[in-house]
Amino acid sequence: MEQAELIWHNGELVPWEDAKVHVLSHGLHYGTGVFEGIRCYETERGPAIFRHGEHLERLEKSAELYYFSLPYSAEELRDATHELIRRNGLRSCYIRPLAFRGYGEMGLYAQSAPIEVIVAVWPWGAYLGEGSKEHGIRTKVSSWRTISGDSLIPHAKASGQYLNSILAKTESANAGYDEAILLDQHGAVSEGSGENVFVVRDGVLRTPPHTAAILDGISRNSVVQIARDLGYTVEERDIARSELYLADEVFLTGTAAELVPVREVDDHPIGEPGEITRVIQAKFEDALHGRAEEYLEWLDPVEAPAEADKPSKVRS
Ligand code: PPE
Repeated sequence: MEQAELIWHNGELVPWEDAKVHVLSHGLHYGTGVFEGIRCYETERGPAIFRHGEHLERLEKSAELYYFSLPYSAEELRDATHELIRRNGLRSCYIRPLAFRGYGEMGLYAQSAPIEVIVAVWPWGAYLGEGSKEHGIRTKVSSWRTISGDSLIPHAKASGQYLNSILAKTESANAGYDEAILLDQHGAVSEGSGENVFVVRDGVLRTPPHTAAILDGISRNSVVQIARDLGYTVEERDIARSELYLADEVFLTGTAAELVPVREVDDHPIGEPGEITRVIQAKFEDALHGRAEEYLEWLDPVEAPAEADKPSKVRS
């Protein structure tokens, strides 16, 4: 991975190579962490973070769902992230806040193990490979079902839950595909290993509902709004596996992936990225990069530091 200079760790800016934890950190053993994936884009008005507030709200919600009490407010994390981007001198980057149970107590009810919080930023290019956004990707329906609300909390973005995504992703990659699409416990389409799914048929867009064990994607939400604003009908309803094969167009959305067309599902050709995918992708890209007036409110500009701003201390 590409590195930056500094990482924010429990309120301090730390050199990248010194941002370390104890090997008996609870989160390392049991996956007790909640995180976010956010992107900052270079815009005409300077670097700006896409839907920063919504991402931090989801982080707080994920924490609450796993009975974590976050030692920093969303406002503190927002300020910390702005400073981190400035001090790393980045114009665009991926942003990874993570709160996890740290070192201090083992076992499953380790209430005295402290909650540690980090924010890291680094440049991250095309998540699903070079050319994926232009030409589309090859996907495979996973033999692994997405985690159900009977056992975990699909709406939370929690570290341990990603073992499910990793099984699906590994299986699809080992079989030579670019990405996995998981079904829910009832066999309806749920989501990609790290993206939400949309299908287009006869001009109508459809995406699985919250009851299909999806993560409530912020890109998904943005794309639904953009599509509706462009006059398309968007339905949130259960999607059968075969509807993926019969679709005119299929695409995935996520912060890391952005909007990626799917050109194949289980070796059934969907084809080159279609018209509706193209139109929505172009508008979404405009929104991300601050080129769409109507969606400027989605961007949180990273202000240049004021003269009086004292930078946080860097731990040596
Ligand atoms: N589903 C899952 C399971 C998921 O992990 C993501 C984001 C989404 C849907 C889309 O959500 P949103 O980013 O709010 O539109 N996946 C993150 C993690 C990727 C990773 O490899 O790490 C991301 O895109 O940042």
